[in-house]
Amino acid sequence: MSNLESRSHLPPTHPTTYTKSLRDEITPEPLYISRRLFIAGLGALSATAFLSACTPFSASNMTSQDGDETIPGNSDNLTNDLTPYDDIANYNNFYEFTYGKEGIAELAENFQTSPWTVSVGGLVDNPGDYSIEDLIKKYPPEERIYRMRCVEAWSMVIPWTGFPLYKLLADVKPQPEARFVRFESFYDPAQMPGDKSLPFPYYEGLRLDEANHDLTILATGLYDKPLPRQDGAPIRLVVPWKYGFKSAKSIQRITLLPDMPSTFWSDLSPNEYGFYANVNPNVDHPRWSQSTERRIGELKRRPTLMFNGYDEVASLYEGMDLRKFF
Ligand SMILES: Nc1nc2c(c(=O)[nH]1)N[C@H]1C(S)=C(S)[C@@H](COP(=O)(O)O)O[C@H]1N2
Ligand SMILES: [Mo]
Repeated sequence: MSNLESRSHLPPTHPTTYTKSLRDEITPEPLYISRRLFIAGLGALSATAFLSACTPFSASNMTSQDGDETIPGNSDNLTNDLTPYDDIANYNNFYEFTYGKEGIAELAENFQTSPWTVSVGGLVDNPGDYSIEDLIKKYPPEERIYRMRCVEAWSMVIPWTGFPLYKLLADVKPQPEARFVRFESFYDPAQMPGDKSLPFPYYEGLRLDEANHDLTILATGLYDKPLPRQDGAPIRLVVPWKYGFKSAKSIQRITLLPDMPSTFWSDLSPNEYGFYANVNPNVDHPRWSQSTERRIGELKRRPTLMFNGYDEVASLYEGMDLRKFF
């Protein structure tokens, strides 16, 4: 079994998975050679050099470096340095465009992200439609540097600009019965060439108190630039203590609800993805361990931290069995 398949969000029953794993039985020659060169040249290469050496190859090659083996090297001093802009903007998950992780920038080049309206409604006293310009004016962008941990066991450190979601929620005035928030991404098959059999638009959810936590933001930029399309322009959710798939991109609708909504991934593969999806090194994905991760740009795997290191959220889950409430 290839590492690509063991690390894909897609459930093993998904038809695309079979196609891919068949293809991956054969390691493409250029990759094989580049790996040998790479391992031989380790001492001389910085982690960044390694990553850029990798970019000409396909996403599957990239991911297959994510194996559990710790590659011996000189990058023992794991840091929390910012992930370079080019890596954040060229290694993505955005299934509306493709299953691959690279080249999404090109596929999304003509994705129309302006004008854009976010509709906030459901159990609120003050529903509203907000343009991106309204939101940026009302809620001045703050910089938030967060770790991002994908459920596939890779991670980044991203300097977002955005605003805490609680500010917007306070303005729409949730009613007392509102206990959950549902997020819906934009979807237009004419602009998004990904697999049309997936149940788009992408949808996610948070408990209202999670949504109101100061760490939860709506991001409109990174590295002080407008959000690249492939990262979820013009506005996306960022919930840094949860696996990356909770952070829905290109959000168009926010709805306050009385009951827990289902989510894109928990509907596709309920045994693998839960509603809470808090980063937890002690709860393995059914197909791989979650105890370590590979920071994009580094070689050595690092331990994954409970709540991705954001311990301040622990009180939100007091009394809950975090193994059960995945
Ligand atoms: N609409 C939408 N949002 C999405 C996804 C997606 O496929 N579609 N992928 C999720 C996953 S699995 C991850 S890890 C992050 C990746 O964000 P990035 O590409 O900006 O790093 O976006 C999340 N949000
Ligand atoms: Mo992910």
